[in-house]
Amino acid sequence: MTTKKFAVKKIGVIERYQEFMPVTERTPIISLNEGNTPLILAEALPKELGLENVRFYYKFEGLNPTGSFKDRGMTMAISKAVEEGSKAVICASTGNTSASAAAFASRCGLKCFVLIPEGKIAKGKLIQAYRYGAKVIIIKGNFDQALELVKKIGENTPITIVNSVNPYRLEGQKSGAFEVVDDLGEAPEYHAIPVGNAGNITAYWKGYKEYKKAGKCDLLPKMLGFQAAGAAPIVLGHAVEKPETLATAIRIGNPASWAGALQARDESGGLIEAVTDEEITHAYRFIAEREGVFAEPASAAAVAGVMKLAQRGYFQPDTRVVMTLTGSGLKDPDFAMSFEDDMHAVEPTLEAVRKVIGV
Ligand code: AN7
Repeated sequence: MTTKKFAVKKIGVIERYQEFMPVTERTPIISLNEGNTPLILAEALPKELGLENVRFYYKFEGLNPTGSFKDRGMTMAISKAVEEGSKAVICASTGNTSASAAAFASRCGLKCFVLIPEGKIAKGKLIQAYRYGAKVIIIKGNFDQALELVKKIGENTPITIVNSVNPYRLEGQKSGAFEVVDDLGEAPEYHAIPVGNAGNITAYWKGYKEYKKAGKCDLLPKMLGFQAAGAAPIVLGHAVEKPETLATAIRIGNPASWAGALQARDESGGLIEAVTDEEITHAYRFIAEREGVFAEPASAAAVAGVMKLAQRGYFQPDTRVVMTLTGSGLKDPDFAMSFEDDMHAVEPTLEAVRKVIGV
């Protein structure tokens, strides 16, 4: 019996896209088989928008190992931290970064510290940080304040920062763009994405450009970024001191990759706009109730933005629009259940059940 028969196929984003990643043979690859997420063709959306000559796709990042796109960057950041001999990592987070950092740190025995804003992180994400064994530090403040503290700790201690100010994060995250091109056989004409700390829009744009340079695609998409209206510093052109939105993942008032987002927008001929919490909620319910795709509220900001642009005739016919759905709907059970007021139990009788069904 040979061991080869049992060899596990390596499908994490570092192995898959090695030639585009800052790794050498000496880099220990810490992976949870992240990436390779589905690009799901929208069926209800083009009908709803009356745009049946445009193909819309959901890049569903909720199917990553910790339920968000953060795993793509975290495999890279944690692998480099281990390569460089680090013993501990730290991040500020609106939730998903902390869940991902905690998981990858647990996989390789690194200590992990996460700073999160009190009361403003979805329950699923908080549970993950604790269960993967991170030291959770709850801050009486918001994400921006937590990130400032993390940067200071990173400057003065040997603890490695794994927020997207760590450039390896974006290197890993650009793999999302590679996968879209691999699936479509070309870059889409438009790529819509929610914007919080602005790392992901920066990373996708970098990925598309690198792939084009390597001859993997001929087109580059227009990058369409969407912030929540109450947390829209890039749209307003100034930092927001007290950001507010029900999409807690993107409740960020002073994004670290601000310059990268502007570059993505301007080089691609795209735009960065705001969507209201009402628009986010509508899109969130639409994709779950009409498409069977359950993503978290921040992810729905991309869909809300696309709906808005479509209504003003923005999309050219015979084009493709990809929306990154950044995280799983299961992350935020409280928001998910906030629409249900009729949850009373009925008697376990045929009569009672028939009455509810109406048969
Ligand atoms: C689901 O976890 O910033 O613009 O600390 O979790 O790259 O920041 C999360 C961000 C979109 C915004 N969708 O991405 C964090 C954090 C979801 C997210 C974003 C986040 P960036």
